[in-house]
Amino acid sequence: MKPEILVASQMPAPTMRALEENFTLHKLYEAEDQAAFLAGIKDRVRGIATSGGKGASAALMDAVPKTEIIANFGVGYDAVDVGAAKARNIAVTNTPDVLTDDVADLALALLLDAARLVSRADRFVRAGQWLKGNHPLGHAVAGKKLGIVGLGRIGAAIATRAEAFKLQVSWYGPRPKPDVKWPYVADLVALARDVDFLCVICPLTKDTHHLITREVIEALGPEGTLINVARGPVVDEPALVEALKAGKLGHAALDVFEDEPRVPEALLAMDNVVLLPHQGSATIETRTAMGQLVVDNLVAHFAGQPLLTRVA
Ligand code: 8YV
Repeated sequence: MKPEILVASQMPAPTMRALEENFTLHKLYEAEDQAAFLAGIKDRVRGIATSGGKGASAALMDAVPKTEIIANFGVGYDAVDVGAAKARNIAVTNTPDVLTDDVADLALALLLDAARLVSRADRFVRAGQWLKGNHPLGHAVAGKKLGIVGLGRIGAAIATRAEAFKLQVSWYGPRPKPDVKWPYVADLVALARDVDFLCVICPLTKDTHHLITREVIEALGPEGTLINVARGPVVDEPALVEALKAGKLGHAALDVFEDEPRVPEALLAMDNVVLLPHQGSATIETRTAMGQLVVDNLVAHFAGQPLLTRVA
């Protein structure tokens, strides 16, 4: 008998195939009446596969109370109520490492786009404007300063890449770390004031919610660029929009938003912002590897083996 799993959101095709081979699946995302669907499988579900977008609330855990494990498709597990899982003795896993390079690449792509106006220039060519004149100039990247908010695995991968582009790197986090070669700045506002680019790549927690305040944004200033490849709510989005409108911030390059997939209307009309639909890990290779890690954690759990990437 295969263990029964609730699949809260659709996963890549190879992941779905591997899940199907190992488990009996109940696809919540296909259910029209989710409450009735959950009631029907209440006592059979022993695991949940979910994603960064859908997560797992305490209510979902209570709807399928025999759950032993929640496997999150994504390194960020802010949408899983880990406290509720712990209280119910449910293990939680995520997908670290396999997406580090792709997210770091995308952070640099956003930085380069904001500085060199890649997306904007693309729109310019498509609109036939090149026939009427030249595109405005961008800014050089080499020799500029990059501040990184959160120097975990992905933050360090961003720093390494940034150095290859001749950027001077410093960083902010809750505490300095031994063996990190890039200078630590304990004051986030001071870091923002000092750098040209500020890249946010910390987890979303109660401590980092709106960590990027109006004050930080204004310290970055009219020549500064804010890059966010972490989670939307780490940035005070209304303050960001206001600062951009008022010319108090130069550029923003955003992969994530406070209320995804809704993007503030005001940003859509601005030429000094780059907007992506949460693409950090969005490659075939990485999404496949993330999915495999979801499957491997679930398989390990039901085989009574140690979990590969347990959180908390
Ligand atoms: C995913 C992510 O897009 O890993 C994360 O934390 O944000 C992304 O890799 C997301 O989890 C998929 O829902």
